[in-house]
Amino acid sequence: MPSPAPSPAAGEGSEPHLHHRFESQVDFSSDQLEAANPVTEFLQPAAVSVDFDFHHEDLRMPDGAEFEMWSFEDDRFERGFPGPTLRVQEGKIFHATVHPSRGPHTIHWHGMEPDPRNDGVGHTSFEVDGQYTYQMQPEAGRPGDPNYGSAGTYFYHCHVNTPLHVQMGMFGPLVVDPVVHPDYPVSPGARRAFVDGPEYDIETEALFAPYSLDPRWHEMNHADGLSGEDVGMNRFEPRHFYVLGGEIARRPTGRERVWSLSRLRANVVGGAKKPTLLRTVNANYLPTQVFFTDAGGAEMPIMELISHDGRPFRDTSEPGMPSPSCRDAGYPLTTSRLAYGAAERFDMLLLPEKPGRYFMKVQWEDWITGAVLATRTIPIDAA
Ligand SMILES: [Cu+2]
Repeated sequence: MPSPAPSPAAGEGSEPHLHHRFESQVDFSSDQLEAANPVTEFLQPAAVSVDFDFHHEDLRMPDGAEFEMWSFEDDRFERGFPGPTLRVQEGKIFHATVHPSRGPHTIHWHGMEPDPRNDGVGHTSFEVDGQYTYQMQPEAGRPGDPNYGSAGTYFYHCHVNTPLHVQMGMFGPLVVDPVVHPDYPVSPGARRAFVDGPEYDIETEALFAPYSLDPRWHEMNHADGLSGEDVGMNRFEPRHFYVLGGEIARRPTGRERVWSLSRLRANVVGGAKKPTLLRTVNANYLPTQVFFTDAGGAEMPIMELISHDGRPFRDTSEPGMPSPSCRDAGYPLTTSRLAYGAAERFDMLLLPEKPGRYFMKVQWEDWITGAVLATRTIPIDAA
């Protein structure tokens, strides 16, 4: 392995990393600061900028229980949970400036692929102990091409002592909207899920994030477990189970709000409105299943999966040929259930054929025995 180029001697006052030539990714990763507030390299004007603080707060959860939560805040979602909803567009430069307090934190943009300095993983770059501006430009999609594009649902989270800091609440949703391609125009009141993806109704677009909480973990400290001491983080024993989220356009702002889902609306197939898009982020450490049922509780395939982890489901069966979405290829992925795990994201259309009441049941399972630990049932009103 090549040895790193020599750094300027201490005291020279220059920023050693700016002029350091890295021979490999390993070289780069092994030669980063542990905690710092460097300047952002190659900073460009941004289309969207956010300014994040970190907060520590006792929050009242949807079941009335109170826990110390740590999360991100901006001037819209002060001291709330989860962190602010972020929305960016493909091809546009995005900045997020963070000001950690009470110890270093980072923001990792899970599923996005910025360069390592802007990816917020301390082991391959640095932990932020002052201020840093993360910069990225989500890649623009091309119709029928599985190799381009980043539109979809993501989440961001702190990557310092990750199991603890994420459990404490240091995460939030990130939505990347597609570029508008001339062959795929957009109707008023609608957006596309990806560049050549289906249109959906902006008003009823919703997001949900299953989350479970172990009260014992919420008594721990910033660096617990990092030095090899046994603090009991090998056991995650949740006692509280929440479905976070709601309609994205109507997320309540203001102080100390926990965003939690109590009902969903869905547009009926064939009506005047485009279908409802439901996004999910699994913010939970347990295997999770989601079932869609009719009013009587019988499973109903009213849901069509269109993307997973920010990648549309496409028909790539013909090498060298365009890859339409599975829906456009004639086999929509319509189902009544979804099984997924920590950090997974899916985008789905809700496609009830008749107006009326349906349900979405979220089920948490023990990761060894598979036993059902909890369920939460959310009504869906189709009109
Ligand atoms: Cu953190």
